[in-house]
Formats: sequence, structure tokens, C-alpha cells
Amino acid sequence: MVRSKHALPREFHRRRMPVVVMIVAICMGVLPALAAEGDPVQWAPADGGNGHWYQLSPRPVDGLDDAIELAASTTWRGQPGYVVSILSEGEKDFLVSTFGGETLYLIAYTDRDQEGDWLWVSGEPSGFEFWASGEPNDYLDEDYAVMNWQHDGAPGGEPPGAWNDLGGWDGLAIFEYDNPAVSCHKINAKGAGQGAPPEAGDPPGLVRTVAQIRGGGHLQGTTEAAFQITDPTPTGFTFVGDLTFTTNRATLTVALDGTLNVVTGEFAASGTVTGSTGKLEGASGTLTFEGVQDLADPAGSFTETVKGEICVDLGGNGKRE
Ligand SMILES: [Ca+2]
Ligand SMILES: [Ca+2]
Ligand SMILES: [Ca+2]
Repeated sequence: MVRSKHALPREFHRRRMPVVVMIVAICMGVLPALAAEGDPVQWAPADGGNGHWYQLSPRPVDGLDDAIELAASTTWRGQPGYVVSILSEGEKDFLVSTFGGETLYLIAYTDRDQEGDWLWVSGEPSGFEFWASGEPNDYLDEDYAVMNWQHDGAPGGEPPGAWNDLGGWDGLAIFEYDNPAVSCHKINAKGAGQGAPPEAGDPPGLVRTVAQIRGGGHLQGTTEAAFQITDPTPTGFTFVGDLTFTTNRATLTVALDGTLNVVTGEFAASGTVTGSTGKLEGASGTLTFEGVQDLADPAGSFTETVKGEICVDLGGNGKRE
């Protein structure tokens, strides 16, 4: 029996939309915006979805095993990827609306272990199927499946998303990621700190601070910040810069924007999470800082409260040391 992934049978030829027609259609807004490369797209529970995330493989894959390996080496929000399983009409429709119904993509359905016994690589149960008419036909031994099959000559073509079995695959696959559990935590902490010495290369107007954070839960530890002072007036100035929490098991960086009153010493700043590592990797959230600096202290000592909310993917945490 000849098995060659490159010698695809006659069925491989399919109907293509002429490029000019496609460009015109896009310009006229006829075609929906399709996800391309980039971050995975979620089939949101609010839309009746399973919460899973989907994206195209970052490169063409050389057969199913290469796709499985490549998917497992990618992660999204701490979850390893796998080649897509299509378990329902809804999942099929979501994939077509997200990635289009024209281009062939490898899916993780195969009968290579037992001819005719089609199984999902993920081990999820077979049930829903969306074969194009006359498929799967095992033409010259075909054990791998693609979606978006469009028969030349089929009346009206196949519906978008229809599957066909092929002898192999050299092209893009769709990857799927389970949805990690996200847990959000209110922050209500206190901090005490002072100015910190400049570092080599600091530009004029850069102010550094360090502080210890107590009662911060996930953010218990220290902060280091570097703020650029802007818009000075007789009564105060604004500042912008990054503040990074360092805890036993994580870092969290917040891009802050604030003001300091040089008459009273009161300051306030707020910002969103822009970076994180360790146990807090993937965190999102917003924090506000309010406090007062002791203007009589040359060390620039201050006290503050830190409030806000930090949301973390527990799925990611569970997989990290
Ligand atoms: Ca799936
Ligand atoms: Ca087969
Ligand atoms: Ca076939």
C-alpha cells in the first residue's frame, strides 16, 4: 500500500475564490473579519461556547504527529495546546466563523490505529461528525482529517467546515486550549517606604522608591518603582512609571500614573498590570495607591494603602513550580 502525504488524490483540487473577488469582498465588508495569526480566540461561554481558545498553528505542520508535538509545545494562559477536536455543531460553527470556511486545516480526527474507527487524538468521545458527502472514503488509504473541504463539482460545494479524510497533511492546523480557571482577588494592603538611590543612566527627573507591603496577600513583599516627574507646579507634580512587586513566588508590574501634592505630601496613583512572573504569571488587574509622604524627612519616607483587584489563571499556576 502506498502512503505518501504529498501525493494527495484528485480530490485535493478544490474551488478557490479568485483573489480579486476576495479583495473586493473584503473591501466591501462582505467577508467577516477572520482571526489570523496572533493570540487565540475564545469560544466564550457568553456565546454558548465551551470557554476554550483556538488559533492557527504558527507554521505549516508536517503531518499529524508534527502538529501534536507543536501544539503541545505552545501554551496559552498556562494551558498546553492540542490539535483541535470538534465535538459539536456549535464548535464547528465557531471555527468556521473564526477561521473561515474556505481554507483547509488539519483537525485531530484519525483512523490510523484502526481503519474506519475515527477517534479524537485528545481522547474525547466521538459522536458529532461533519463529513463532506462521500467522505471519509479512505481513497488510496486516508487516515487524517481536514475541515473546509470543498468538492469541485459538488452541487453548490460542501457546506463550510465539512471534513474530508486525506492521506497526510502539509499545511496549517487549528490548535485548541482549555480554559484555565481564573481567580480574582481583592487587594487591600498597606505599605511603608522611602526614596531609593539613583542608578547609573537614570535620566534627570527620575525618582526611585522602595517599600514594604503588608497585608497584601498575593502581593505581600516589597515594591520598587521608578517614576518620571512631569508637569511640576508650585503645589505639586504628576508622575508616571512602573512599580514592581516582588513576593516570595512572583513579580507583578503595574504602570502607574499619579500626582503628588508638595504642600501636603499626599499622593495618589493608579494603573493596570503590565507584567508578571511566577505564581502571578498572566495576572491582570488594576491597583490604586494612596498615601502621604513625610515632607520633613530627607529620606522621603511615606506610607500608603494599596487597593484593587488582581485576577490570575489558576490553570497556569497549577502547572508551574
Ligand atoms: Ca474541542
Ligand atoms: Ca482511513
Ligand atoms: Ca477522502
